[in-house]
Amino acid sequence: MRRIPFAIWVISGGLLYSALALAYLTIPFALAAGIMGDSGTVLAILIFVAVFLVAAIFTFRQQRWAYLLGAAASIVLVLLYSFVIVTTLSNPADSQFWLVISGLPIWFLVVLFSCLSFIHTKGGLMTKRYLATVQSAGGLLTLAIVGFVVGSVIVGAIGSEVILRNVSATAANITIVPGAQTVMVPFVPQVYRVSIGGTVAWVNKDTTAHTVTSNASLFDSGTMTTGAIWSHTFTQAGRYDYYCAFHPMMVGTIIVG
Ligand SMILES: [Cu+2]
Repeated sequence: MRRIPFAIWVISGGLLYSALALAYLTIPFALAAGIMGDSGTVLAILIFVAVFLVAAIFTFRQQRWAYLLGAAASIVLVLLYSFVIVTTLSNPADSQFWLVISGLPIWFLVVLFSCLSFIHTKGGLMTKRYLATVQSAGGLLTLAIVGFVVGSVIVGAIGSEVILRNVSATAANITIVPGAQTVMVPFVPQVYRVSIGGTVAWVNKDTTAHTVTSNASLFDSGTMTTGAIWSHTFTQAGRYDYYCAFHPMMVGTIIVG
């Protein structure tokens, strides 16, 4: 069997990890909410899973187009979800924190090695030491990044513990419960009554970010990460329906009067 250049192992491994990690996060949700649940996000992520898998397999076979596919998929994924990525990075208790903190450095490595492999295909990857063997600058960079990822995931897990312990002790009128996007009653209580001029506070006890968004565009919390509290004062009698902008099937009601 032909020897596989070191860079190919790194790219294929990184792409395979991306596919498995995304599938692990998405498949349970797809089973619960359906493939079109979450306004198409599930479907979009499953497409990324397929693309990463194809790119991983054909990169391993050293097909030149696969280097481009893997690099492009990594870049598009980050750009498409840059907003979610920033929110998730700021909160170790977020259920997707480990994916983002491990994904970003790995995708950087995939893009770098893919581009270099694409450029040096003609001359042969084995002629470039940093692509051919682990005992090179390329190997050192990979080692450094793997070390960073392992350290970050451990520190993130510790941070998550501390945040969740504090959050569980936080009180508000309405709680966004853990696993909110997959339960029947995500906002507890689902219907909350308050007198005119009263203030209602929401707390997010889930490990996913949510929003409290008025159906009639009367109020909007913006992104609420784990432990976030947001409150709104109701000055007029009436019925106020609201939902989560990220997961539109999450709904609740405030009755004022
Ligand atoms: Cu939500």
